[in-house]
Formats: sequence, C-alpha cells, structure tokens
Amino acid sequence: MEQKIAELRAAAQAEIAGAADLKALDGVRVKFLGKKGRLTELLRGMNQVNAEDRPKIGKVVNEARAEIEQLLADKNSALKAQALQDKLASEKIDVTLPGRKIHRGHLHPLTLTLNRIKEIFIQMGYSVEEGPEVETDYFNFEALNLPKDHPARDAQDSFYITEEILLRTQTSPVQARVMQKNTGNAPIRMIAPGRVYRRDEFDASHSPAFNQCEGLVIDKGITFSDLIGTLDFFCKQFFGEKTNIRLRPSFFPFTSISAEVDISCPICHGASDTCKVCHGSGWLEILGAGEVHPHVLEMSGYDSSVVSGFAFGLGVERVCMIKYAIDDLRLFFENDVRFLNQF
Ligand code: 2U9
Repeated sequence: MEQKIAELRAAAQAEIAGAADLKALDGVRVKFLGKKGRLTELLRGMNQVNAEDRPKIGKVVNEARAEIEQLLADKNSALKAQALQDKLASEKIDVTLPGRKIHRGHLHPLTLTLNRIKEIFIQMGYSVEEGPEVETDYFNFEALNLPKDHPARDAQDSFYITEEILLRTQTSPVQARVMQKNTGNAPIRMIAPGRVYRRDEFDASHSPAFNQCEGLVIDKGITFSDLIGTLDFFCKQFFGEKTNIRLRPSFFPFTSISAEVDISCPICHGASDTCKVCHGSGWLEILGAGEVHPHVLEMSGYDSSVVSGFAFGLGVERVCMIKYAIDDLRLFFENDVRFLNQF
C-alpha cells in the first residue's frame, strides 16, 4: 500500500509539473483527487489494510492528498501569473512613439477668394446680400433693362425651368430685389456674391456654373470717379499695391456709361513677353462696370433725378485664376487634393 501511495505521489508530481495550462491542470486534479480519482480509489482499498496499520497508512494517504493539493494550488498560481505576463507582453504599447498626425482640411481656393473679396468691400462699408439661384424672368432680365430680344434671354443661353422661371444668369437680380425692398431713395452699398448659370461648354475657360460677385452703390451725388476710386482700391487690395487699372468703353443694358476694367498683370507687371497669365499684353480684363441706368433706378422705385449710382461685376473663378496663375478652370471642380493642398 505504502509503495502504491509513493508511486501515486510521484505520478501526480510529474503530471502537475507538466500541465501546460489551467485546463490541463484541472484534468490532473480530477484524475488524482476526483470522485473516481486514483487517490479515492486507493482509500477504498483501506478496508483491506490491517486494523493496526490503518492509522499509519491513513496518515500517509492524507499527507499525499495534502501534498497534491498544495502542488495543484502552486501550479495554478504559477499558470495564472504566466497567463497575465503573456497578456501584458502581447498588449504592450510604446508610449514614447510619436503620435499620428490628424490631417486637417482647409477652405477651397474659391471660398478663400470670395472671403477676401467680401473682406475688402466690408471694410469699405458694404453689406453682403444673397438671393435665390432660381429666379423669375422679371428680376433676372426685365428689372435690369434687358430687352425681350436680348441674346442672354435666349433659351439657347440660359437654363429655363418654365417660360418665366430660370437659373439666374448673373447676381444682378439680388440688387434689384434689395432696391425694391427699400423705400424713399434709401442709400445702398452692397455686394452680391454667388453662383450663376449659363448654357456653356465645360472646358479650361468655360463652365455652365460659376461664381460672380457684383456690387451696387446708390446715393445722392455718386459719380463715375467714385466708381473708379472704388475699383482701383479693390484691385490694389486684392492683387497687390503695384496694380493699376485701366478702363475701356463698353456697353451693358443695365448701365448707361459703361466700361470694361483691366488690371496691370500682377504676375509679370507688364515685363514679360512670354507671361503665361497676360500672354505679354501686360493687361487683364477682370471687371465690367458702369453708372446705373436711370431706367433701372426708376423701375425699382428710385428717383433718378435725386440719386445716382454705380455697379460692377466680376467673375470669382477668373480673379482667382489670375491671382494664383491657374490655367484651367476645371481644377476648381475636380477636387484633386494635389491641387487643393497648394492653398
Ligand atoms: C443692377 C444694376 C447694375 C452689374 C454689372 C457687369 C457690369 C459685368 C460681368 C463681369 C464678368 C459678369 O462674371 S461676369 O461674366 N459683369 O460686366 N455687371 S455692371 O450691374 C448692375 C447690377 C444690378 C440693379
């Protein structure tokens, strides 16, 4: 009997030592100490032991049980500690590594351009006004003195929704709406930035949708020199102090003395025959402008014998392209980050 117990102790010691994980260890526990385990089996054989030997054998069995239980408990702690070490090692992070930079986006070049235009006029006391992109024929053409046979009214050139409703072809209807809302020849100093629509090709210099910024000033005693001074100031602020302007006579139905306005080339300042922006001419057309036509004043409730005004319009894409020497309009709409990241 004592021999058997010694063998069992040795076997248990070996198996406990060899258990690779907690599950295997529990298997060893059941095998030796379980209800049908080997130690329990041995105890059942006690009744075959002589009565005088029983206390001695019983003591040996109890010692064996105590030893196996202790070994199991120790091994259990060791395996748990090892599992924790493994988990910590696998989840280890290097807190000294540099952080991953979060890439921040930024404003689109056209938004930056429009913001700058607004800033310049706001500092001159202008308000920024908005209006609908879907307009009536009345506000888009009629109130602006565009006759029924004007080419811009042709369905070939504008996007009509019905005979009377279309996508605005310029932001001028915003000015007409402000004028009609006002009473008593109230002075106006406003810009109207926004998207306009024309049936056009989509290529390097044309788009069926683009952005405009128009301006309107009405008050007593407004003259053509106020217009020139305003546009000269704007161009110097926007393109740089060295910029000069030049006016050429022109015609618009909504202005009575009209001009096209050029700026001296802000890229080569007229010094390069091969300039990619002005192509050697030294001048770039950027604005249309003029004195508001008396008929336009009267139609929207202003008395042309009391007040006068000036108006102007520019293309936002166009001034942006000139300022940054961009040679293709489509770049604004393709949203290629290699282009956009340069602003
Ligand atoms: C009212 C009265 C007059 C706005 C004006 C222009 C001249 C002009 C073009 C520039 C390039 C449009 O974007 S573009 O194609 N604009 O030449 N616009 S005067 O005149 C107005 C507007 C509203 C009530």
